Amino acid sequence: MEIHEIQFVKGVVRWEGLPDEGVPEVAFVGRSNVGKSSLLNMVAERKELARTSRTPGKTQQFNYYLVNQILYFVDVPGFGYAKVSKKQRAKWGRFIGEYLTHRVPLRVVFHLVDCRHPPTQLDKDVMALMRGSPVPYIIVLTKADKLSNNQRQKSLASVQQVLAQGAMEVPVVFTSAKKGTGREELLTWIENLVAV
Ligand SMILES: Nc1nc2c(ncn2[C@@H]2O[C@H](COP(=O)(O)OP(=O)(O)O)[C@@H](O)[C@H]2O)c(=O)[nH]1
Ligand SMILES: [Mg+2]
Repeated sequence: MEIHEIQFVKGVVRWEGLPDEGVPEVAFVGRSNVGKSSLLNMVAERKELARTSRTPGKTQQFNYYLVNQILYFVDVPGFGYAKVSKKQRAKWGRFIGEYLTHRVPLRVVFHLVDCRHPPTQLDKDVMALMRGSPVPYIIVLTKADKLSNNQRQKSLASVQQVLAQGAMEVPVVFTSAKKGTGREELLTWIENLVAV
């Protein structure tokens, strides 16, 4: 699959704001600062399609990007270290949970995990949600350029250990927004799972 055209369409903060269900959706979910915006820019080969940031936790909305006029990429941000109330956090968590488990046009969930750190509680929550879901689920280990080969193997093993606890078999893709690693692999998954 090649991306000929991609544009930001809208930011969504509640269920009622989600677009009409006629267009298939590809979700990129992960805590803020994990590298979602950078990955979208890398996949789309656009420098500043999605805004990247050194300050985590700024964008608290689902960002919808229309690709080739036929599918959406959806940037789904969890919380990082942003200072928000427990109540707000819980509410946002429920929205993400609803989206991942009940969104009809959703064709695949790419769950981004920073390869330098073991899965966080948020990561484990997402894994648990996707465990019972029929929607294809793939883990993306971001910032692979920051690790040596040997460290990458350890990172993979730690993720697989968590998955094994839930008896889950999940494809894992290493990516680097800096080097373009994993781009073709992601596009092939998208092509096959969205049938475009
Ligand atoms: N070295 C490296 N840094 C990355 C990579 N992806 C993201 N970053 C950096 O991580 C920070 C957060 O990235 P961003 O895309 O804004 O994360 P988001 O909050 O999940 O959208 C930024 O400083 C990026 O430059 C990567 O693949 N390699
Ligand atoms: Mg972002």
